[in-house]
Amino acid sequence: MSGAKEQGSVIRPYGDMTGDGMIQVSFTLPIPHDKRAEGAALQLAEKMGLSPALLVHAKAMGREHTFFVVYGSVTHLVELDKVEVIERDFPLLSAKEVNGAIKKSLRRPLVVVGACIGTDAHTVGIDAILNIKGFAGEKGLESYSEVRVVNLGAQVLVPELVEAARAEQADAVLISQVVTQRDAHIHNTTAMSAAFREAYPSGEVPLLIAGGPRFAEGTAQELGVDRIFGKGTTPSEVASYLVHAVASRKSRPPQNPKKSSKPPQEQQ
Ligand code: B12
Repeated sequence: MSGAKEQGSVIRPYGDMTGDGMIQVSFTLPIPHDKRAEGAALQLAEKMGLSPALLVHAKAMGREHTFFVVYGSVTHLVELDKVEVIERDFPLLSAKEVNGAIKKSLRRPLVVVGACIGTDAHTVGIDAILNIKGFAGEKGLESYSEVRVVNLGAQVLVPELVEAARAEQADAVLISQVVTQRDAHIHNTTAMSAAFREAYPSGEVPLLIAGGPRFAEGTAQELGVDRIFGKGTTPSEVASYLVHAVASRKSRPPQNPKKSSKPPQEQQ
């Protein structure tokens, strides 16, 4: 069953049959596992709009907490006409096209400085974008002849990042934030963008790009960055965006004669 088209613009979740509204959710409550805890989980599920709600799994997580999985039918409807998405607003280019466009617009390699900032040590995501090995069958930015990548790694403090961006004369600064506990990704990103705006003259701030699986689409402006990339991002999307953003900015004169068109030896 294809669902959406046949039922028009209003749909419900699919469980055993079209339109039955069945969903499954999991959560943890801060109480020991007993009958009362299971009742509490069902009460929460019903308040969330699951009716009837079925407790399919409950497991003690230490003495004080219980983990639950609840299955049930939701009464809510999804109105497809009201769904808002942000479509990619730049063309997806091949590596050859990216290199050609950088040569044409900058006449020197584009310099990218990347890091996981704050206490975040999840480097796999940004490495997937930057390192030659890449992601999802695509090579990372290090493989582009006209991109020079400086990957600072994990747990980089904002002042160190600003300093490195300055020293390398970065055209773009890419930061990764995977840990979202207590909105760390939001606080770190806004602190980073504020620091760059303070450290650079207006109009000369490098492109600021934040990535990670739990950034909300469309929040770039409020976080003070030029672009947000979420889960599943591939290196070619980032490379294509860089070309698009550099072309949209006023062209800057060639800056650093030491910029080589090859990535540094140790990064290969
Ligand atoms: C591997 C891993 C680790 C490894 C990290 C190793 C490393 N070198 O990266 C280790 C074991 C060190 C680790 C530690 C911790 N982890 Co951990 N970890 C994971 C895990 C299993 C996978 C993350 C991953 O590598 N994904 C694969 C990459 C390719 O995906 P990605 O990061 O989303 O990146 C893609 C996009 O998001 C995007 N992207 C990401 N960054 C950027 C940046 C830019 C510029 C761009 C353009 C795009 C981009 O592009 C990438 C490719 O598409 C996740 C759970 C999960 N399944 O996701 C938990 C998880 C991220 N970890 C978690 C936690 C809590 C921790 C610890 C706090 C645990 C602890 N109590 O010690 C510590 C924190 C350490 C620290 N200081 O940061 C939580 C985070 C919860 C939250 N919401 O904040 C998760 C979600 C697990 C969970 N469900 O609880 N972890």
